[in-house]
Amino acid sequence: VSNEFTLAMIKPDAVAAGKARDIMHAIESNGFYIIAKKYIQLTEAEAKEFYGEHEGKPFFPNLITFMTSGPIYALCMSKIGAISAWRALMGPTNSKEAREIKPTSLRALYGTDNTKNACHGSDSTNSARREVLFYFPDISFPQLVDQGDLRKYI
Ligand code: YYY
Ligand code: MG
Repeated sequence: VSNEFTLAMIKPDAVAAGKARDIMHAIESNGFYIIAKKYIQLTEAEAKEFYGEHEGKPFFPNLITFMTSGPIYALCMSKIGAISAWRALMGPTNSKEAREIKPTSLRALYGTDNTKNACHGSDSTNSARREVLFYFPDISFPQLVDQGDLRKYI
């Protein structure tokens, strides 16, 4: 496994609850480097674009309403194996299920249900590339990665 980039969001529920700092602390304690950070409230059009793969699913309208309900943090993070490591730290999508099967995960600790689940993580190198560039179109990583990784993931 090589150095990877992934895109995390701290979602409106966790920001509104004052948990963003705790989540960023957990991120850094677990060996991720936060290499770009943006505090932003998504428009409806932006949320629909970001979550385009889910358009048409029954939960899509609720997801868009939730994700535009308040400010979020978008974080570009790097670590060896960052994509799967971050999804493991977040835990299962449904926070109720997370509390059952992975009670130490961030969604277990800070989420509420299957929609209000505190955080997001890219699910593949392709989605990581797309999602990092969605928030950080001008990003570059001068000293953190070798050129091979840079071309592969960004
Ligand atoms: O990647 P992950 O966030 O764990 O789950 P996805 O299946 O990609 O769904 C994206 C997002 O949509 C999820 O974080 C909450 C919301 N959602 C929902 O509101 N209801 C569902 N039944 C499934 C997902
Ligand atoms: Mg997903």
